[in-house]
Amino acid sequence: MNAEEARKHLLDLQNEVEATRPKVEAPSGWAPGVIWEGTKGTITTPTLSEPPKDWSDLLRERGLDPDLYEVVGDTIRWTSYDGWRKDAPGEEAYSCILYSFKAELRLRRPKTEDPDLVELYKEVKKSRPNKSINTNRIEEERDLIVALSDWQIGNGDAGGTRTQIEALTALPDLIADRVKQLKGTAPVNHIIIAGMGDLLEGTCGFYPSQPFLTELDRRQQTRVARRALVDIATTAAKTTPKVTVTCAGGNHGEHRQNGKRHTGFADNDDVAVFEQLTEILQQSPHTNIQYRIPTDQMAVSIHSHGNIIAFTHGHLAKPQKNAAEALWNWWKDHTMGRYYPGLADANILIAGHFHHLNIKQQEHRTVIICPSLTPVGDWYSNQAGVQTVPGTLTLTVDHTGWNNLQVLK
Ligand SMILES: [Mn+2]
Repeated sequence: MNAEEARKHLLDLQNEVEATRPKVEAPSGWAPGVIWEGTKGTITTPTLSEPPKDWSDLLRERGLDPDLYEVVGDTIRWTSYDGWRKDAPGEEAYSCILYSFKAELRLRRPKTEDPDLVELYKEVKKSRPNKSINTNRIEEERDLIVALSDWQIGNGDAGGTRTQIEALTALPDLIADRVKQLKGTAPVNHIIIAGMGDLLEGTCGFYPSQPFLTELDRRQQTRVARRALVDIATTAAKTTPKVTVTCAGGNHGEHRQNGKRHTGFADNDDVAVFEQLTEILQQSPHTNIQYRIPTDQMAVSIHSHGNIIAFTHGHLAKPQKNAAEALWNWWKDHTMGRYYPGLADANILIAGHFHHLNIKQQEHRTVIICPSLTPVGDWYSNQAGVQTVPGTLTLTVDHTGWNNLQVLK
């Protein structure tokens, strides 16, 4: 075919297409074309007699490469209207329903190779330093924290005084055994004994049935707590080269009248009983014990192997659904205000008051709520519907942070 014949042939083909194209104007707003707006666009088809099976030709007609652009499948809209069409040139036109389609356009995502995860896994595993479990003894020093929390001695609930004394008299041996177990892997050179508050029940001013439910008066409660603390501290002093004794005041340690504290923050039984312990131990042969007794601060903090550990009872935090969350928010406020020395910079905060183990770790800081010495009793279970798992919180602290958490019971 020469050039003239080719031109004529193309013209005939074009006329043929034109002759069979449906004849009608699309409704207003449905003019065929493309609107492209930077990263997305809209395509409107010419008048069609059936839905497009494949949009590639329609895209090509508008100069869009189907490898780069695609129709967003679930955005296709259409309109229908009456029109005329011929099946072949020269044939009679007949009335029919015609359509225009409109759809959103977008750029196709660049095709990326699927990562070979099996190969990646093998490669990363192979490049790891050899960290097989080292069963050899490590000579690194670490501290053991023993958090004495919510004894509520004298409270008649959940077995009362006898159950509390059973748990207290077991505690010195449990601590010594824990130190022995830990020494199997690394030495414990220092025990931090922390009174977390509410060690005494008090007698009145906290809930209406308290005077009825309490088995011991304050002097008797103090006697039990004092003896237990002396036992625990002297056992610790015999077990490790160094002991630190510290404490925080709890709400049950407050002196109350008509349900309200009527003396200062410093006047707290939880701190007073530790003051007595200090005076007793200072007369004892155990010279390896140091003391950190607060005056009127409700939080104390101690440095340990690069960590700052803060202790507070927890009743000053606004109650929330989750105990650790309540303490976390209280800690955040105190970090802003820096009211208690050390608390803002602490990386571990230990609290009591909530009678169940609860931990929150975030932003390289950890809040740990201690369980109570004995389970919560009827007073709590009747309203909350739950029991608690009792015990005494222990954990080690070294240059890597806290570890070896165990609840002794
Ligand atoms: Mn409390």
